[in-house]
Amino acid sequence: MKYDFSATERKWQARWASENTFASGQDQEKPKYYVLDMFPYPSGSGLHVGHLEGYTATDIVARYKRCRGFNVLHPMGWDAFGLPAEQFAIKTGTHPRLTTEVNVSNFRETLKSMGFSYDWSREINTTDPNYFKWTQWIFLKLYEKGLAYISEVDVNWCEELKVVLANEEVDEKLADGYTVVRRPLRQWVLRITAYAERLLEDLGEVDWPENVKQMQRNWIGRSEGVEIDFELRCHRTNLRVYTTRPDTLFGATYLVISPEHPMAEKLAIAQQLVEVKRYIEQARLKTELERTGLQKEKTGVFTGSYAINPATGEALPVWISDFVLTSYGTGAIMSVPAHDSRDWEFAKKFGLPIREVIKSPHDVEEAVFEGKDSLCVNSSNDEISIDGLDFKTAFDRMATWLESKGKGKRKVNYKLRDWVFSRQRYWGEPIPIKHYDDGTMRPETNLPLTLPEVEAYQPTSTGESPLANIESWLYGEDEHGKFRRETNTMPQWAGSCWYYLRFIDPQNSDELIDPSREKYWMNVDLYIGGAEHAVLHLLYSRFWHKVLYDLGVVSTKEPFQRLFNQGMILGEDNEKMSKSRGNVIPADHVLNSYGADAVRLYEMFLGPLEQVKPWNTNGIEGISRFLNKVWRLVWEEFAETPRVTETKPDDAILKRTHKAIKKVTEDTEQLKFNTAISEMMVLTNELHKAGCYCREAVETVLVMLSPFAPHITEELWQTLGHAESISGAVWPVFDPALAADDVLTIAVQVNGKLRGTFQAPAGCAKEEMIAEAKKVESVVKFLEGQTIVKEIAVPGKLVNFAVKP
Ligand code: ANZ
Repeated sequence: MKYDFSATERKWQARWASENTFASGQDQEKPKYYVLDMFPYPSGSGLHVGHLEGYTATDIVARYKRCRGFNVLHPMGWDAFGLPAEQFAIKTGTHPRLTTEVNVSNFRETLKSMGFSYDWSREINTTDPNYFKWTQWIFLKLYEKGLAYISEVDVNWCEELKVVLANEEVDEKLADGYTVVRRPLRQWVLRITAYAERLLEDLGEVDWPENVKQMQRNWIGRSEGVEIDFELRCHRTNLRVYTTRPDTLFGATYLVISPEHPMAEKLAIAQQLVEVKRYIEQARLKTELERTGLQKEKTGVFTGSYAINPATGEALPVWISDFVLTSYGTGAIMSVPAHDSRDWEFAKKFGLPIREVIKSPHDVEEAVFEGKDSLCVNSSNDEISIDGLDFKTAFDRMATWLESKGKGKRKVNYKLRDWVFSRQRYWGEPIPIKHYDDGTMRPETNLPLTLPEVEAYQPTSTGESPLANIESWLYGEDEHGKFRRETNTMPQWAGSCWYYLRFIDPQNSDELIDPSREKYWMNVDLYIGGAEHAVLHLLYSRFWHKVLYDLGVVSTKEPFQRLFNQGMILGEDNEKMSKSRGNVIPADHVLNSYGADAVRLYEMFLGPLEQVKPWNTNGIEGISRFLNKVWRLVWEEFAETPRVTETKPDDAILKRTHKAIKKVTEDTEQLKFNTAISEMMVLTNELHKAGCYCREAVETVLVMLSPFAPHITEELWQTLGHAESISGAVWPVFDPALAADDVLTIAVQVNGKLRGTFQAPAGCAKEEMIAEAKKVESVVKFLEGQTIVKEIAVPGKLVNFAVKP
């Protein structure tokens, strides 16, 4: 019989759907396993082979864990609010809901034809009012706790898109050729900074790739420093700076404040005012990135004012420059040009003094010295000396001295900013707040607050969303008086902040999640997705999770126990797949030609899951041949009945099978799917070579292969007489004695003469054999004082050293 992948795959997909084969059980006695994909944004261009990589990996794990006796939760849904659908609506007038519906149904079809074992009864969509009711509910909890507030913030305003961007989104938009300027706007902001310390600390509790943790740490950017007050001459206030290097205070030769600093104009003396004003206006038009880019030429303007260095008593000129950010520290710095490169460049450009206060290996007029491992010099006055001290001691001594004089205070700072949470958009969750005529605001009591129908989706140039044009929706009256609704909507990140919880209890209309279900299913045991989400989604969702933890809605501190980033699949040309390059391989295309099992296996066989690797359509052919060989384990060509026998496998085959079980089990546990597959290929070949088609061996192959290639194995499983789905089969267990490597005796020769032997496992690599041979006691004396000119290793047999005196 010949294998017809397309009929077989359709048959089993229909059967799984009608029998709800992959519905998670309600049985809370069983151990659970929650394996989750980063759910997709249903774009118009459909899924490509890159998307399928992570989904295949999680599906293998889900199916494997079921065979290991776990109650598995493996859901899928849609992160469907967002810009592309809205931009399409602006262009064509098509309601984003309709666009989304079409895209979702395409995505769902493709995922179903891949045979992914999702529990589709748990499907969620972030744009469904029954879902975003709870997103709005969480927002109101944040509001009640003072974690959501309105603020005039300097936002990143994109003129072409007429929308505010989060800091995290700016780089991407600039790269796309949009212009982004800073502009103050009334915004909803979430106080993520209140959770900075916990977001940092609890990284210790999760099993995530170290680079992702490090990116989060950098993003949060904790630093320990001192705020120092510099007395201003001719002003009654102080200028407060933030520094992480109080040990360099004696070397501070000028001060710099940001253009937006409240004192900026006030400090400008009459002769400098025009120039200062012009500079401030120019800075407004630059983005943060343009201002702080390291290679950017430093610019600045002198205010004409001076402030007193509390350590030296000198009057330091106060400058304004845009490399100092308003939103960090105090928006003012003390400049130590000898030991900070930005300060050094600035000092060189404007002819400001450079003073060495950390012993430097070279002249600080020639180059900056930023090292922290040297000692302080030129740093004493009548009250304090830190000369000869190292960084840490000097830091402490100086901080204590400043504190005792009331001139400074130790301070921990974070780079993390509060999260600008509103968008001037239609296609998002409405922020459920009512603004009353008397200036007060109140939460919407009736959730969900849904979106009204609108005619035009273009945001208004005043910065308000198109919702501001829908008067019937906008205005209302209740027992508190007349109100106008908030017209801002939430950013795209909102819905994905908590979706993993809703999968656990998707239909609950009374609560966000039932506590006993939450306790049973959380945490997510394995979360697989792209590395591009290292800071945005993964930080925002951790933040919301902690808020929900504080509210008692969830019982775990962290949402995602283990995180794994799959490596990107590049186009056949080794470039990132993108529409503009025209190198995208649509999933449907390969699916139709080769079938789901081949695509799944091929995706996993391309290389280690975490590695970036190019697609190569030719490689699928080999996979199809392998599947054919698996088919032949049961069906001989032209035969009418299966060839499987009820005999026991002989010792050699038994041993071989158990070794394969061990290898495939261990590799699958570690997500090393490429090597697991190659082991199954070898085993299949060996069974054919030995002419062994006994049930025990063949069924072992089928069960082990079932998570990877579920359709063909399901079909053969049925052929072998099983009424139940192979997805419920018990994973084979290896006998350690049978699976153990054979130990062989290896001869060691020196110049062709036998000088000793040692034991090595079969399959021991050549390098290891050589290394072992050199340690054999009886051999050592023949190598001593000799030069080895050649090393030869014959696997499983011998090592020979050719030596010369
Ligand atoms: C004096 C000094 C001497 C500094 C020296 C550094 C080296 P992190 O570690 O990132 O927290 N700084 C402070 N506020 C700033 C702002 N709003 N914009 C730009 N730079 C600012 O960096 C803290 C250091 O960055 C501070 O320590 C300050 O420069 C600068 F040899 O003060 B330092």
